[in-house]
Amino acid sequence: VKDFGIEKTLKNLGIKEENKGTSVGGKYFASGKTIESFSPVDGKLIAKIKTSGESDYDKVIETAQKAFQEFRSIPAPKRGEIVRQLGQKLRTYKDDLGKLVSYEMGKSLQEGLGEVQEMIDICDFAVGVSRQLHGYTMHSERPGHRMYEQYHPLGVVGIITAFNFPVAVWAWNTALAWICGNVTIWKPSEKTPLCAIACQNIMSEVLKENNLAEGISSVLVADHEIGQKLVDDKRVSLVSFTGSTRVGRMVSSKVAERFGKSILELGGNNAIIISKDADIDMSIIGAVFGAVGTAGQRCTSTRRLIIHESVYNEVKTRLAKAYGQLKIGNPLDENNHVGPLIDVDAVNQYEEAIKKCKKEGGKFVVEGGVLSGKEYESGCYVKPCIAEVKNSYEIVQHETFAPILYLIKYKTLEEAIAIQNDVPQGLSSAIMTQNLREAELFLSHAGSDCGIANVNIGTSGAEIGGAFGGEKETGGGRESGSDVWKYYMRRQTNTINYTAQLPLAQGIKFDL
Ligand code: UN1
Repeated sequence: VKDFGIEKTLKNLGIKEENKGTSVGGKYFASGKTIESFSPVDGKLIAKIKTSGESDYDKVIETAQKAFQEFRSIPAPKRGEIVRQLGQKLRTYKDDLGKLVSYEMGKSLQEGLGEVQEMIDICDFAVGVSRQLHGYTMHSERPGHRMYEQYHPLGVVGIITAFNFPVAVWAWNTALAWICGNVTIWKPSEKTPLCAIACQNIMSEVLKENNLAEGISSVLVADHEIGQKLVDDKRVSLVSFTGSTRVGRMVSSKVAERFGKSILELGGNNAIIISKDADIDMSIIGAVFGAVGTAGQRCTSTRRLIIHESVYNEVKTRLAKAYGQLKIGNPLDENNHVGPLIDVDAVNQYEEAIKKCKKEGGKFVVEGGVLSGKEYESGCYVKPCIAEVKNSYEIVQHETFAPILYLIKYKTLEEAIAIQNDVPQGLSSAIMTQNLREAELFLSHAGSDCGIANVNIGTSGAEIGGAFGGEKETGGGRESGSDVWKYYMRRQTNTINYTAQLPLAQGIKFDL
């Protein structure tokens, strides 16, 4: 069996046989239990990790708070310089980190490298933004007065991420949080702790090289109880949470209860409308990549195809043919298109969803199934499948993190848009059409209700420059580009009187 140089990669990234999971800068806190990280690629134990316990938690927060006192007074462009250096380091480590993502999480090497590229891109973006934390100036209604608004850092930002983008989502959040003057505490998924440790090792190098406080960047490898503490902790000003709608609902209400801020990036149920005027060749590639990329475990994965009746059969036949050509296997082998699911639990949920779909009346055009035998020993490899369904099926309304693609037929574009919107989630959406009227209607107020709406590209693979996130049960948060930095700062309105009079606003008279 080829090992694809994984041993060397682990060494380069500072991953040992037994690791300490919680690190503040380069200082370790690890009084908790030991967890193990297994690769879904070959089922092998990659390494053990000593996690953080209750007693470590306060020390991590306190170190972060202390670092904040120092970090907030460094000018924003200089904080941008730190992020620039992180981007440079990520360029150096790109091959290794991409490979580790692929091996620990199971996505294809190409997608693992793409994820690291996304980290580099957000660093570059954040460097620019570090000189553009602009506020407005306004004209006061009072003579000799000036008004303006400015943005200040929040403090400690907690980042809770999912297994499916084990490095990029941290970078989206941290790069912006840091240029804004915050310090960050990252609680990664327990399914991909080594990716987090590798990132922290890289960031610790940057902090050391710049003689900066350790607590600017912390990673907290710990169980969900410690995650819960982070959510409930008043000392954590903002919690950025990526994960399921079920957990997101709890995070949202807990943080709101203490008047903290949250950014929620929850489930999607993304559809591509394939119109009668679509370029079918492009539509097939977009749909297949959207549905099977990352083995259907992106929150932007294409789950539904809403296809015009006049091209329905053609699309169905061509999809089945394309699925027949998919190579499923070790994601580090660049000949394969589809890697494993994250773990056996995910495989069970995939099988459960197929069962439910059949029970509700779904007709499978391409059958699914769990793969076994040589190359598939981990038990995490499944066949991407396609079913003809009704949008109203309970299972179709639900996000299953697996490569199951649902086909739905439509007659009019209004009907297609209604179907596309008729799910609880609102993350990403797309239309394939060469007809300007259709494209514009889809993008209009009467069109897609999602945070992301695309024309002639698929639902996944967003660039970092746009605000990323969605509506309804997706949680309403935005991460990454555009003016998202504002979420990481507190806004202050300042009014300055430079006269010897004290006129009151609204012309109110008050004499003593
Ligand atoms: C996610 O699945 O949590 O748009 C993020 C995309 C990627 C990010 C996905 N840039 O598919």
